[in-house]
Amino acid sequence: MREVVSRFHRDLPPARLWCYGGSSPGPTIETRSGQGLFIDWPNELPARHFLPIDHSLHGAEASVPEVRGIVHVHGAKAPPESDGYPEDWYLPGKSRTYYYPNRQEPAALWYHDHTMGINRLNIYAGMFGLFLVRDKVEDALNLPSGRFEIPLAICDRSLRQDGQLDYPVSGDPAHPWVPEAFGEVMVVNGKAFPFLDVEARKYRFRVLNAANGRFFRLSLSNGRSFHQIGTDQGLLPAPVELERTMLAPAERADLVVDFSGHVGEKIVLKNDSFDMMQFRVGPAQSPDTSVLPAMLRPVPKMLESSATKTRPLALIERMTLKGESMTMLLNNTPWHAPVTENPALDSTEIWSFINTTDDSHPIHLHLVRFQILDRRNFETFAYQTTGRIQYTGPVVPPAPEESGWKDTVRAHPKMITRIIVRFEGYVGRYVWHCHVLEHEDNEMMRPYDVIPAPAC
Ligand SMILES: [Cu+2]
Repeated sequence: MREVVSRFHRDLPPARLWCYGGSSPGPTIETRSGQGLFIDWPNELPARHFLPIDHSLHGAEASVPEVRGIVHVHGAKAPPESDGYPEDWYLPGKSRTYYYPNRQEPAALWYHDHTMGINRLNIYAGMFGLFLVRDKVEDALNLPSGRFEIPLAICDRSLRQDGQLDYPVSGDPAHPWVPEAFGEVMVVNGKAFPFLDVEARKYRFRVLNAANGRFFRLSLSNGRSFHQIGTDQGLLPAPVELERTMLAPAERADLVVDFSGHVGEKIVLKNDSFDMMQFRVGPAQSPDTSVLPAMLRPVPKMLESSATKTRPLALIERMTLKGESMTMLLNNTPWHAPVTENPALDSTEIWSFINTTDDSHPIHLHLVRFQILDRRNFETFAYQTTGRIQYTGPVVPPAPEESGWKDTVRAHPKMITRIIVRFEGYVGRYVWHCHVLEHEDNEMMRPYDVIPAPAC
């Protein structure tokens, strides 16, 4: 973890960034399924933070050192002592050696800061990178690879005239926290509105939404379709042909885009009406021998009957008398309250996110992968006043492109979103949280415990 300077654009002055290694995004870590690795994560950040800390937030009090770091590999099935618990932060001059067993299927994971109370600032400063897991089964599919497989870490940032990062504040110096931070500059792999020279052939793009709060709805400017072949935790059973795909913060999409037949064209990757980046299509230098297979990898459907427990978990927003957002809560419970979610190792549970708020919240559980069961509209006023659930719409199954293994799910406003999850791997303390980083830093995060399986 260190400070660097880097230009978002050739026409802008260098900006101060915090990152892993020497760039933001940090180096893409390539791993093989079943091959564990150790990573040292020395904190070499400077003594002062350069973004506005809110000392009224839990865990970021004025008594706590302002520069702290702790890394979490998002989507990793890692033991608790290597998972990056938010309160386990350490100071400049210190380091941690973490162990990642990688006993999990191939997927595009990502590493990022997870420090209590300042996570949104550290990630906004640039502290994230990709962490790819591969295996023989995936290799055998002959997907586009090598220089035809490209990670795209997308986010939005606000930049000042001098090219420096600007993080929004509320206007109240005692409580600078804002409920959402959106930027007007679209940034892909650390560059504002970049272009990429591509050949007229198939490419595989490992897309990560690394934004603090922006949801991206990606499409191509020529209206052509592409194929989504994977989601957060790996390959889908079969490619899904799409004209657009949605990514909430922390979600990933594995896309195959075919540029053949488009030599000479400039195709823009769009987020609705915003431009993200441009592909400049040139002739293929060699025949495209890669394949878009009809079938990718089986995703056995988890049955509701395998769950031994259903946890109703309300997502709540608390407002001031003036109607401004104060905080958002999971299960109406702040971070420091005792653990309430304590699944047994190797048990299967259904978690039912009852979203009473007007926002979509991307909910992430550490350690595990899960499947989305369904979403359904409900009467929020009746729920908030009586606790009773009255459905007001039909059961909505997950879209085909989210019907694989997930680690982050969009809990839509005024809907109940249900996931099914098996708690495999390790006993110990983890966290689950909203991945809108402003929400996460202001109480929308809870510890949970995987407890030993009961003796038979
Ligand atoms: Cu949220």
